[in-house]
Amino acid sequence: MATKSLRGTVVQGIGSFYTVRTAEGEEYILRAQKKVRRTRLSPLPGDEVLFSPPVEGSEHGWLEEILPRKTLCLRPPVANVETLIIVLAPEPEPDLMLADRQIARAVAQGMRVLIAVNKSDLDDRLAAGLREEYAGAGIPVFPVCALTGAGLPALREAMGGSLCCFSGQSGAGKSTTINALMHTDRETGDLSRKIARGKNTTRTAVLLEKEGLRVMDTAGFSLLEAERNLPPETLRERYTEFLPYEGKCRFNECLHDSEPGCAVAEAAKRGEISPARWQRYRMLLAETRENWKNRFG
Ligand SMILES: Nc1nc2c(ncn2[C@@H]2O[C@H](COP(=O)(O)OP(=O)(O)OP(=O)(O)O)[C@@H](O)[C@H]2O)c(=O)[nH]1
Ligand SMILES: [Mg+2]
Ligand SMILES: [Zn+2]
Repeated sequence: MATKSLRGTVVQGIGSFYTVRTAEGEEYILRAQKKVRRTRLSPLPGDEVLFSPPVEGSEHGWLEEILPRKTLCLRPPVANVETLIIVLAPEPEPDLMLADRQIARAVAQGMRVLIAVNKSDLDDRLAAGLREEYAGAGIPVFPVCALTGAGLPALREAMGGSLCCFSGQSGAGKSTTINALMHTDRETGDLSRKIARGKNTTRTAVLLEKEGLRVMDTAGFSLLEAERNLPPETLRERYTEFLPYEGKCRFNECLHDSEPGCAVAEAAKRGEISPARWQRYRMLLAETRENWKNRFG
């Protein structure tokens, strides 16, 4: 006898087992049916799925179908994120190139991006500098301290009920901040003393739903390559601060790199656009061009 399909959200995947939670808060352990495995689309945390619950005596039910995704993150691999929260801190040393790579991908997916600058107890100026740097991109910057709770109410307010993903370098304090916001008990880890880097404490992404918040805690990372198969002229559309200058460069097809008469370059030199953001854009553009050139190779 066929059981009726239920609908739920993937909370976590471990090996070939998925934990799925229904709107009522019931959790089920599932494996993906063959027809799902054949699509080579792995279920990801955040995925909305149809499934049949375990029948008497079996250890797991079956995940039958992944419903269409609204957004997709490849790094960290999660689905349907609405708000990407990039967590930075005075230590480990913030990697803004990495942040900009994430932002470009998130903008392309139509996600909202927030920056949380954690560990404000160690340095309270970092957030102010970043706020200036990202104002043009329309990205709000929230100084927070996961240890004292400072700044958390404002961040929580901005998160609202949207599906948020905490992302960024290992050791920045993603899990600690989530624990402080949601009263969860995610494992946290020290920085390694010699090189002040995180120890990759969180290994797999988990969707937490508590106290009106929907949050993914994810594994920290330090490498994110430029997208493959991205036409280089697409990249500039992902820099919101460039948009007021589109059409004002001498050349129509200007990529805002080193072309003469580039309105974006001039705006960056005048400080109307963050010069650092523009320089990092040029680095990402160079990588994107290289990938594009080698796309058949
Ligand atoms: N001084 C200070 N330390 C903090 C703060 N928040 C977190 N930490 C410390 O930073 C270290 C890393 O915190 P985690 O929450 O494990 O970092 P993470 O971003 O989840 O790291 P991964 O799971 O490895 O990606 C821990 O030793 C925390 O105690 C803070 O606001 N101030
Ligand atoms: Mg963590
Ligand atoms: Zn230009």
